[in-house]
Amino acid sequence: MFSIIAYIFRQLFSKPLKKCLILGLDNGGKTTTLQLMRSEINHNWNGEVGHTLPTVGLNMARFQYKRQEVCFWDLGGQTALRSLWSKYYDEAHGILYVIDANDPDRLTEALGELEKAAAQFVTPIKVCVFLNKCDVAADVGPLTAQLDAWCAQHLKHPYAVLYGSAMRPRIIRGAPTTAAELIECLLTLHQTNTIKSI
Ligand SMILES: Nc1nc2c(ncn2[C@@H]2O[C@H](COP(=O)(O)OP(=O)(O)O)[C@@H](O)[C@H]2O)c(=O)[nH]1
Ligand SMILES: [Mg+2]
Repeated sequence: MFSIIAYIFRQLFSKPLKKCLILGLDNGGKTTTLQLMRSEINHNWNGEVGHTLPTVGLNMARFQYKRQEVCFWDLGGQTALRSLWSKYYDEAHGILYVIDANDPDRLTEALGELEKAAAQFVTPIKVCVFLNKCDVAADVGPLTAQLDAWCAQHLKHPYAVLYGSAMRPRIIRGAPTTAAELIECLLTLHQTNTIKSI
């Protein structure tokens, strides 16, 4: 009986589910970022962050974050799979766009795909650009600034540029990085032009 009342109460007062996509080129660290979220938010998860296989199809994870249900879809980033991204835009609240800081040769390609995606958004989707693998990349300051300038010029959506490492989050400048900060960013982003390390 109590569980039925609790269920009805939850249905009446819970906030609507927010769906977020994790996009970016293959090998950037999308699945690892989802694993980081699983390990830090969903304490029942007992996998290991950083052990991934190329994503074909999608990985999905649902979290309760500050009384807000959030569902993440991690989509495949290989060239042949990118045309599938647009099928999810209509329902998406936000996009976590993962860029590999250690692969500058593919930066133009990564930004080109983000520009293509943003041109297809019909709703005011929030965009968090996450510069990942900062644990192994050389000085990421200029790259972060470059990304921010690019976003200011090309995105008409609320955006933030974040940098860090999904695999070794706490290594960046000793800051206590949490997946919660990534989620928080997607949920609270209203204004453009925020640069944060996570
Ligand atoms: N050094 C380092 N490697 C990472 C990081 N994030 C992901 N990787 C590695 O990069 C490779 C691709 O990661 P994956 O999450 O599968 O990329 P995806 O194709 O975008 O989903 C894997 O070998 C990961 O272990 C990171 O922050 N730092
Ligand atoms: Mg993947």
